[in-house]
Amino acid sequence: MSQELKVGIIGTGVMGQDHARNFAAGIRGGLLVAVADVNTQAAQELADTVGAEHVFRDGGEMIDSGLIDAVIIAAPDRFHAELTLRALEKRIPVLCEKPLAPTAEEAARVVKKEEEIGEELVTVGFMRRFDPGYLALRERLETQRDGALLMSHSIHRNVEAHPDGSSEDTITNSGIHEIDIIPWLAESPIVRVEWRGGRPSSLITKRQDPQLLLMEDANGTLHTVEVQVQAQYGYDVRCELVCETASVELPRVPSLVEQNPLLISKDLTAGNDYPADWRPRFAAAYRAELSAWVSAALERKRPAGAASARDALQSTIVANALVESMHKGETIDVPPIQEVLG
Ligand code: ISE
Repeated sequence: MSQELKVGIIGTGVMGQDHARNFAAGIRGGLLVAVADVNTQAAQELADTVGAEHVFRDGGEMIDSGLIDAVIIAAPDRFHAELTLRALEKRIPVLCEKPLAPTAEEAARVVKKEEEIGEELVTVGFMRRFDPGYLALRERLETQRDGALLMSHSIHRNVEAHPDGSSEDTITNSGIHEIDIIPWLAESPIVRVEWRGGRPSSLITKRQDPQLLLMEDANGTLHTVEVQVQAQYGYDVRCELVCETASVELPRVPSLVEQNPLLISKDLTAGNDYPADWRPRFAAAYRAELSAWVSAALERKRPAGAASARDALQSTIVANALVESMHKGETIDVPPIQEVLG
């Protein structure tokens, strides 16, 4: 591998564009050389904007082309596992957007393939693990100065739902962030889950919105997660850890503090600005994730602290259990990862 990592991006949607722009702004050790999308016009436009040399219609062909040292997969979720397996065939490092796959079966195939190869080639883009806010929460818990973690409450609201999304996608595409980050914070796997719908918003008919995910970890700690995809007012991610002697929570919009440090109370309202989606909220996390991935991929490693294929399989297993709870209306015990891997 050359000293500069030649990267290709598959997918020119929101995340493909975001990663490409981050490269264009400068990621030490990495160079974006190719873009792939079935919509070749979109691929060409993005490549022109960020100065990438090659354009492909087919992401698999780009992986096989020999022109790239590593690949970022930002195609729709249902293609993630297949493309990751293709990159593993070529033995090139992958940064796959979350989820690794919507189903545990597909994610398990990736874990097995990577373990068969015996190299840390897969990183899954759970970028919250690089967010200064979530890192501070974890560090605070590690100090144990607030006593044991008793409960956590998370809120994850999007302005507008993806038009093709289903109720199940709310879990596997949006709630998956909390499904990953909560056991990472609590340092304890999720063992039992329950899904509730409740009164649906009249603003969205295609999926149940909002949804309440209740997760119990191996210590018996309960974690509530409200996920809403059509919240209208702003992109809002919150997390509160209820410990024995303190409540510790994320500031409302930490990454906007520089732009908008004031919480203004005026005209009978109090408030701050909200971003319209996750890019400004997690901009620092995405850049840190990309930089860490490029440096680690040059060494054919996964960055310290990033989600592995196994971590991503674990979150998909929990997501699938929540979908099962949605379908059956019951509490579901989460199967152990070994059982799924067979
Ligand atoms: C999107 O794919 C993301 O990953 C965002 O972080 C999340 O907030 C959103 O709900 C997802 O659709």
